[in-house]
Amino acid sequence: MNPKTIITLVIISLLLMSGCSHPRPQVNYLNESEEEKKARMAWWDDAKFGMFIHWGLYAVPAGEYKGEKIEGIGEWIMNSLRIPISEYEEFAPQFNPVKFDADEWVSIAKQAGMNYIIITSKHHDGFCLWDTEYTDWNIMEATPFRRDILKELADACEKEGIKLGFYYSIMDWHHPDAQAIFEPEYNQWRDSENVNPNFPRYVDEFMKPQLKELLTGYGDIGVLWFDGEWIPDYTSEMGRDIYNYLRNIKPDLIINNRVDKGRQGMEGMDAEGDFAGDFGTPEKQIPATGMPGLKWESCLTMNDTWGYKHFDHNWKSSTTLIRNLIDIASKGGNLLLNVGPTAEGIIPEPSVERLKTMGEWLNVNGESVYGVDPSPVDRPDWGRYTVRDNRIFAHVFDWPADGKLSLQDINGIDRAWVLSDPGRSSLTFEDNGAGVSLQLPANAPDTVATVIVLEKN
Ligand code: FHN
Repeated sequence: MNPKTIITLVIISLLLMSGCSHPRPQVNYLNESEEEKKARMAWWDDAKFGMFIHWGLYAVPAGEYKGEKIEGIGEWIMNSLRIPISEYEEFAPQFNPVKFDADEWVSIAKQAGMNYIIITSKHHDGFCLWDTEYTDWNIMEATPFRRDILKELADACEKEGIKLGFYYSIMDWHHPDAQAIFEPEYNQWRDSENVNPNFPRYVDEFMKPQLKELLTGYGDIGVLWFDGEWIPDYTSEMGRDIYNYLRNIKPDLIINNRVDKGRQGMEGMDAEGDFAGDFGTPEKQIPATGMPGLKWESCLTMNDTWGYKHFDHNWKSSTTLIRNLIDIASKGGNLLLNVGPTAEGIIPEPSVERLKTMGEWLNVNGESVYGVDPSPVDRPDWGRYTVRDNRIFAHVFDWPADGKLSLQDINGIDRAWVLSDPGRSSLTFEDNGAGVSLQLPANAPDTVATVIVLEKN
């Protein structure tokens, strides 16, 4: 071999070894087709019901600090009471949730009929529930607990076939390159003139590598759920870049719309425009109607707070929660229902009870919720509709006193029965072309929601 060939071969081998010869082309996922998006989001569309977990150091004060009880939500206590960072840091040595059992949490979600879990990896206080390399403000280094909560949850989810996703707050009251410079008036982000000049460094050298850790060290992560995107430091350009950055790491990842700046308040849907993000995020509310063509997930609390507050006993009933789930499914959305565990690692008993009741209802009636399409007609006064293949499901909330249920704009039905009836006894009905009149049993088999199956041949 002549020396020139040898030198060429050496250069080629070095390039191959360094991986420089084939840099992976970066895909622009913002140009994805509707079909591609549909396929990527199929599991999420079918899942319909997930568990939101807000857990962090704010569970230690649990809504009360130095004798003062906050009025607002528990996880905002640092901001609500203007707690200086050094004082807030004192909650970390007190955070030792020895009763935390990831298998138990996943089993509570599973028995409730939930198909996925989204947990706060880092909320606005910046505290990280995982073993991150990029700050000591984390569960391993700042607390006596020293267990990677996200890892344990990821393992438990994998065992049970539950999808896992991570909530990640862009706003960060602890990081010096983010909102910590406004301490203890973290709220100064409200003033759009007030930005941290180092915020771009926070995005590039902190957020991005942390997100990569979350996507590469915790198994098959289904969703990244951003929040705190409203701060003026964060731009749409940053959001679009992060969206692409994450999908280039994990192409099938699903990302909420709070990765960009399109969200319009708590209604949660994007303004007109070209924003990154796969689904809208109505917060503490359910849209009045379905929104054909748009994907969304309502996140709801069971009481009034997200993070644990020891004196918030304003629990919604399980009937309300089950009907919320049906209402959401009938409008084409998902429900992400929150629990706020205690500082010991316990999901509060009132939440567990409600989830159990929801699971019992879904065990019988799940076919009318999972994988369904939204209602084909306007919502009836007595309840809701969902659809799957050749079946329409009528969810009856208000049982008619005379047993006659009027189904307007529904026709072409060949059979009807109560979904919970294993014998499928046929119900009699009349179809006049403009609607169906259905004769129901005298008493509601389920006063929360009885599902009637209306089948077409
Ligand atoms: O400020 C947060 C709040 O603490 C909570 O995490 C909810 C959940 O959607 N989101 C925020 C406000 O939009």
